[in-house]
Amino acid sequence: MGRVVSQERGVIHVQTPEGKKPIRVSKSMPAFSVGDWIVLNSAGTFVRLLERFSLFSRKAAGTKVSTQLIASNIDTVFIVSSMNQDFNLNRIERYLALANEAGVEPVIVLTKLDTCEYPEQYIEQIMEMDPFLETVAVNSLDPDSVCKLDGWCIEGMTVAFLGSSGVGKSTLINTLLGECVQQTHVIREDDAKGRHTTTTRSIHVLSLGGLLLDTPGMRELQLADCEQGIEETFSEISGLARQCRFTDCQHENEPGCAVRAAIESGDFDGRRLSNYLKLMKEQELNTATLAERRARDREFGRHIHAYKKSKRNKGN
Ligand SMILES: Nc1nc2c(ncn2[C@@H]2O[C@H](COP(=O)(O)OP(=O)(O)OP(=O)(O)O)[C@@H](O)[C@H]2O)c(=O)[nH]1
Ligand SMILES: [Mg+2]
Ligand SMILES: [Zn+2]
Repeated sequence: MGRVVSQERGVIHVQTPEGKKPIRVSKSMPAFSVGDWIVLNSAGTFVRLLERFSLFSRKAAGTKVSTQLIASNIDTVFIVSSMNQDFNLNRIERYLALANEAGVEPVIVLTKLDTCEYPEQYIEQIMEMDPFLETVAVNSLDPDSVCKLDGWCIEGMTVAFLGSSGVGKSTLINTLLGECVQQTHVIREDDAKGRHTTTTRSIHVLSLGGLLLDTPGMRELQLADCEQGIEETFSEISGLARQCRFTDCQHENEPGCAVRAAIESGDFDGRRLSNYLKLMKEQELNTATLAERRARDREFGRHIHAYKKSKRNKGN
């Protein structure tokens, strides 16, 4: 048994009890992802891939690769957001949709507790959005504060991070690792925007024995083929939508719309509905664009094929 800890062109690196082994990937093998568990025989050759219990993937355009595997077998994803003017529920919901689509348990980590005057206001907003979400507020620079995340970082657990630039992912990771392996960047105070500084790709062992999966692909996740993840994130809307008069109700002006009725009676926030509709539209658009591009590429391939064939026939 071993776990894929990094990947490069044509080679995967597999961590086994006997050390790290490179394995050349051949056409007969399945597509691999960082985080995969694989069975090797005593000679160290690939036998089979174990079923993944969670998977982050990215839809990519092109004829050959339609899905790019980013990270697998992650138990928990920390959705990191700072408690300052950068805090944004819509963005958190977008990350939740990605986590739900991947089948990974999300935990909301609110950072910069040390510089925040009223952390309760942020925590309350999350609770109001979804009372069942695990939410933890920390000062990422302080190990005594970050230890609130210990339960998810023990041996046998694999964690990953999602969050926009400057929120403190690398800082948190450094604290959890107990050593400085990631470069953090000084944030520009004025607009709370940081810069992209994370370039490493691999699995790290946390000080408590858990594993941290940190690949650049996690940054590039987009909403495409993500309908289920969105439905799950906005389960109260999907639940109500089943009671709408029309099965294809857009919850705009249709008569007998249960979703609008609930908003009007103050049962839930109109912001939720507009973000739900926005994310749905975005994922549909992305999915369609990719499908179109793939079709175009296939069409182009057919032209090339026909051209080559005609050349060959002429040559005869
Ligand atoms: N005071 C305080 N500063 C923090 C905290 N978390 C992060 N910072 C600071 O915020 C800045 C950005 O943190 P990073 O850890 O580099 O952010 P990141 O999420 O890794 O950003 P990218 O790599 O660009 O995606 C750094 O200057 C950190 O020291 C916190 O909890 N409290
Ligand atoms: Mg970083
Ligand atoms: Zn409706």
